[in-house]
This record gives sequence, C-alpha cells and structure tokens, in this order.
Amino acid sequence: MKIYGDSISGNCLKVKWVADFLGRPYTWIETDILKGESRTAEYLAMNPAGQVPAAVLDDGRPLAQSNAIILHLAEGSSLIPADPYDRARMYEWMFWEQYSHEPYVAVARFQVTYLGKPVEDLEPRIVERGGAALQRMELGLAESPFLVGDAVSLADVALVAYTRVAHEGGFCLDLYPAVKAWVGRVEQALNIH
Ligand SMILES: N[C@@H](CCC(=O)N[C@@H](CS)C(=O)NCC(=O)O)C(=O)O
Repeated sequence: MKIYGDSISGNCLKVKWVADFLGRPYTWIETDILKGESRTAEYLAMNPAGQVPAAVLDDGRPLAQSNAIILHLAEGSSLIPADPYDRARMYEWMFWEQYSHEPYVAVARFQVTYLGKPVEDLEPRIVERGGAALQRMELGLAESPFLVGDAVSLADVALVAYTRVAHEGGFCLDLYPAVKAWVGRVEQALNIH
C-alpha cells in the first residue's frame, strides 16, 4: 500500500499510526501541501479532492478521507469494537470529529503554526467552537478511559490526532484534565510520541 501524506497533518498521521499499530506494510509518500503537491495534475488523477491523506491499495485502488482509510485498514481488528452499539458509538465520535472538532481545533493550529497568524487574530467562532469540542470530549472522558469503553478504538485515533497538538492553535489542555490524561493513554496504547 502507498500512503500519500504530509507529516504536519494529523489527518495523515491517523493513517500512519493505524498501519503501524496493525503492522501493515506501506510506503509513505511525503506530499507537501504548503507547496501544492496535492494539487498537481498527477495527484488529482489519483485523488480528485486534491487533499491528503490518500492511500493506494496493493491492487491499485485509491481511497481518500482519513477516517475512511483507517476504517478500511482496521477492518476485523481490535481497533473496531465487535459489539454493534459500541461500533456505532465509535462512528458517532468519528463523524463528530470531522464536523465539530477538526474544522476548529485543526484549523486554528494550521493558521497559527503554519500560516503564522497570532492567536488573538483567530476568528472568534473557531476559538469558541474548538473550546466547545474539547469540553464535549472532557464530558465523554469523565465516564471512561477511552472514548468507547475500556479499549482504544478508531474513535481515539481520529480524535487524538489534533487534540494532542491543540496547544499549537492556542488551546490549553490544562483546562481539560480528563482529555489531557486520555491523550497520554492513547499515545501509549498506539505507541506514538
Ligand atoms: N476530511 C479530510 C480532510 C483532508 C484535508 O483537509 N487535508 C488537508 C491536510 S489536513 C489538505 O490536503 N489540504 C491541502 C489542500 O486542500 O490543498 C480527511 O479527513 O482526510
């Protein structure tokens, strides 16, 4: 399998972490989004969305969207709960991550750390909604060590990607102690640093 990814991107690292955790062999093709490498004609022929990550399976079929790729990779593994309700709760967190967490927590980080925008100049809506997302996680994690029960799942992979670097966008994880402790647990469970 080939993985097209930019190492600065949490969405791309999700795919790397899952492949590493499962011992799946892959070739990582570093694709610099700041240089427009995901927008070349060649790249667009493989992923018309012009984004990373994208995977090309061993039989040549392409697949985009970080959460779709990790779901495909982790099929049948411990990262996907066997119980149908728990599995649905994992999806619940993963869909929520893409609509209510990543657009704020990841975008703040990108603008501050990679575009050099001062935290004070971030759009107030991004700061408010990012904080609300972290608070939502804090409530969920007051109940259990991982987002879905006692074991690490793709819900944790999807959400740890940008939560662990939320401070790079001006968010302070000290305000969310359950989230902060969970980040450490997930990093340990996935063996990421
Ligand atoms: N929902 C997508 C988001 C992908 C995405 O936003 N990728 C960004 C990097 S994190 C990208 O490729 N940006 C470059 C561009 O759009 O040109 C996923 O989870 O894979």
